[in-house]
Amino acid sequence: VGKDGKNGGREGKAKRPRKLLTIADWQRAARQRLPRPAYDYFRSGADDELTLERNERAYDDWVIWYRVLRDVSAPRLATTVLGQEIQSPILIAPTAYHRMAHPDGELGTARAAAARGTILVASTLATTSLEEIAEATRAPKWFQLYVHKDRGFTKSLVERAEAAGYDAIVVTVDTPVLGRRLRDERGGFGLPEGLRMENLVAALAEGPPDGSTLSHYVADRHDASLTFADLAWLRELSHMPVVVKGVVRADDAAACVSAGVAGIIVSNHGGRQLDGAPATIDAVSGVVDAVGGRADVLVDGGIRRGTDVLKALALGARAVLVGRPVLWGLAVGGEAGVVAVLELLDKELARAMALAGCASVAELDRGLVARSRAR
Ligand code: FNR
Ligand code: LAC
Repeated sequence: VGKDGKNGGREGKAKRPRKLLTIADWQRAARQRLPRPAYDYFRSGADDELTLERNERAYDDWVIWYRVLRDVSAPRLATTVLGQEIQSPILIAPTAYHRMAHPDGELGTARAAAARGTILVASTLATTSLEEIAEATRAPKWFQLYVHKDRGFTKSLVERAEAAGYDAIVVTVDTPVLGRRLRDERGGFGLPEGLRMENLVAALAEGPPDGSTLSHYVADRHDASLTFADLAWLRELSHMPVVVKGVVRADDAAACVSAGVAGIIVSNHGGRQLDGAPATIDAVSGVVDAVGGRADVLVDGGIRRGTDVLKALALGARAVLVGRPVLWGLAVGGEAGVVAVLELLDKELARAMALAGCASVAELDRGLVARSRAR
């Protein structure tokens, strides 16, 4: 995809900003390309979208007390997460329905993650089967799991993921019920004809599931009785490390680590679940302190700039994940669009690190950031 965002071939030369220089540019371009119901589903938060907005705005409350006179001639973004080497600390968060954004779908997203040396977390609700996604690249990939009341089906998903070569299970725990997405409800959102939640087709035997049943699917199938005790059961299902996604409290993080999980993703589902939840960036340091190095802490939600990534890593996150920015890249340019978005964020992070006096992500420490003092 050229800087003008042109990827040729796609009908309809909708007008959009000539150059896609920021994630906000990519979002505007995606908005012009996507059918409105699809755009609304991707961008929506729950209820009044207070947390959706707070996730992004909270980064403005943190300032970077940059260092000078350090050799930053070649900033290095490479790091490890769960012991797996990555060239960038920016992972792709699990999001549903990639084929609704672009025909490349999850195969494009997976290939883009591999091309950028990072990790795709594939959603249970993908529009491509976990096996096909796994075949798309040899790069490390994680599988995001929703625990169903039907524990046998849940077990089969985990076993399929392990057999397909996934490198971790990410169990999402902030969705016992689905958050209320008003735009989707008003518009009667449903998965477009021809798209299905491919991992669930067998389980939802009564005809191909569509997005309009998303809240019904969650209500019917998600296990809202899940507790910390189930983490031991989950760990025994495979040899893959277990990461818990959707935690904001330090005490919950500590309980997860006591249950033997390998990672915690500080997340509020991008503001799509409990409206009124805290911004994730404000939850990171409490979770990091409670975990005390016994597991890797990652964070997602509202990350739109390289400086946001720098702040999250300085506060102790091992890596971050981005959700919507990847969807905007996918919508505008398929696999190439996702590569371009990830490259944009990597370049912004490298520039921010140089300007902050940090030659590697290991040098990003708490001393670099502080809450901005009220004027
Ligand atoms: C999500 N998210 C999500 N999380 C998850 O565990 N399983 C899922 O299937 C989905 N689906 C999904 C769809 C869409 C359209 C969005 C926007 C989000 C949440 C996602 O993993 C992540 O927590 C947030 O997207 C991070 O916030 P940002 O980067 O989108 O602001
Ligand atoms: C969502 C569910 C699918 O956020 O996780 O839409």
